[in-house]
Amino acid sequence: MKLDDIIISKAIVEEFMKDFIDYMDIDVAIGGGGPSGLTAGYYLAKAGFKVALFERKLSIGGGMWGGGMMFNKIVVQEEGKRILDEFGIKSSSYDENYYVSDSVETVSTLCSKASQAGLKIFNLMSIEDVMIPGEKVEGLVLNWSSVEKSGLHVDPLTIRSKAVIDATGHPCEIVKVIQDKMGAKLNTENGKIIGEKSMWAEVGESSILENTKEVYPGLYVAGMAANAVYGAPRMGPIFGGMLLSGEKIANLLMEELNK
Ligand code: 48F
Repeated sequence: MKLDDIIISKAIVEEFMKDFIDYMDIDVAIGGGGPSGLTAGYYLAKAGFKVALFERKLSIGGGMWGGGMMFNKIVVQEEGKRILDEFGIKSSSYDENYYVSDSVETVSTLCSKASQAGLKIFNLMSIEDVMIPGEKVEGLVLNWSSVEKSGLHVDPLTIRSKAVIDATGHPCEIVKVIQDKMGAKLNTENGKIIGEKSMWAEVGESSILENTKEVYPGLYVAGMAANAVYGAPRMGPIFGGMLLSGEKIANLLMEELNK
């Protein structure tokens, strides 16, 4: 069969545009494709919600690919192993309460299972702002990462969502926008981003679920962004908390959106 280069190009552009327009008005918009965002997206999509994830980089997976210091293994504690099992990710037991998985298998499986469950992933897009037409966050303002990186003066586009999850990791970029541009009072002890503390895996992991919640009307935090906003320590290459945080925010939003 003769292949037509123009049909190939048309197929890509038309099918992408269909998806992009289809996802301009959704239930949940997730910012950031690390472990917490992917897990949240998986559970929400599986429950039938219309949910899209926007990732700045070419690759999905955030800080997980490189394991710890480029040794591509991750550690998950007993509580998080349930989620590895749900995704069918292999893990081997190491000492009591510690499980080790291959980081490449983990990222690719999270991504694959979340996509198959119905999560729509848009990569190469950066969230540069939020839409707040009143007192509540009601969507995301997006631009191509290449526009952001090259500093071109090009206006963004906007999508609407009933809820936004900031899963942008350590820099908690979406919450930062609300704080810096709107002077918003956040649902934290001092109304501001408290800031991530230095490494302490035990406290970091145990506080992350408490910190996974609504931080401003319509805006929820998950993963490392939750600990950064609420002033809890980082935890390095142990990932159970990230998976559990993604699951928790998904459950919380299912309740909220079903009300
Ligand atoms: O950093 P990241 O993996 O976030 P996470 O899900 O997991 C944290 C762990 O990887 C690790 C850790 C575990 O103990 O501490 O760091 O909380 O993934 C965040 C993703 O968000 C993207 C970023 O490229 C990364 O892939 N991201 C950040 N800001 C934006 C963004 C933005 N403004 N727009 C789009 N994507």
